Amino acid sequence: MQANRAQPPLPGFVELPEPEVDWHPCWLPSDAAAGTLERLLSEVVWKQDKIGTPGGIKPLPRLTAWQGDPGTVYVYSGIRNEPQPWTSTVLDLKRSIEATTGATFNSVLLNRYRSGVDSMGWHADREPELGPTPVIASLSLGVARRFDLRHNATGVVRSFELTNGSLLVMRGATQAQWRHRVPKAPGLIGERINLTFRSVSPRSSEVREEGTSSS
Ligand SMILES: O=C(O)CCC(=O)C(=O)O
Repeated sequence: MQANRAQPPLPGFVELPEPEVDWHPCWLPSDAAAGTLERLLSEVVWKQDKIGTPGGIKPLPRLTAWQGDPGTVYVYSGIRNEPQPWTSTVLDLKRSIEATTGATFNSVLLNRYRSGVDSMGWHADREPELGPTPVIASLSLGVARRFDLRHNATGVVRSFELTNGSLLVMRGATQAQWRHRVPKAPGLIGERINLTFRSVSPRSSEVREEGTSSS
């Protein structure tokens, strides 16, 4: 009997890069995710930051909050975030996501997209104290939005529909080799909250290269 042999690649075949991600489309059941969204809307202290752009100082197209252990200061696009204490809902989510991922987190960035007008531009989370291969766990609640990952060297784009209750875990060289964004979704109505759990060194700052046009 002949052994099964892998076929050699066809001439001209180029293997496309893939990001190192774990994808849990139904990490939270939809009714639990909806309840969690409602709690976060009232429990979290949301702020409207401003950012310098070539056209002047403009509000970020989303609301944000930063929670974490004492000392986990986070700076991006000139915005300094002092950690707010963990709220009970966010702390419960952190513990459950740690159990799912096997990673530990000391902070979380919350982004609140009030409608399809809100967005996040291309950037990578490349904070040096995270090390070269950080684990970043991204939980989405509410209206589904598209999330694009673009490979730096090839321009290959991989897109995910980040649905209510889904968990996307970015690992390995994903931050070093890829950028990501949440593009505007014209006409889309409804709120979405995204939480990205991270581990940052106390008093470190994050280097983020977010495009100013769609940030
Ligand atoms: O809202 C999202 O899904 C993306 C959030 C994000 O890119 C970030 O927090 O760095």
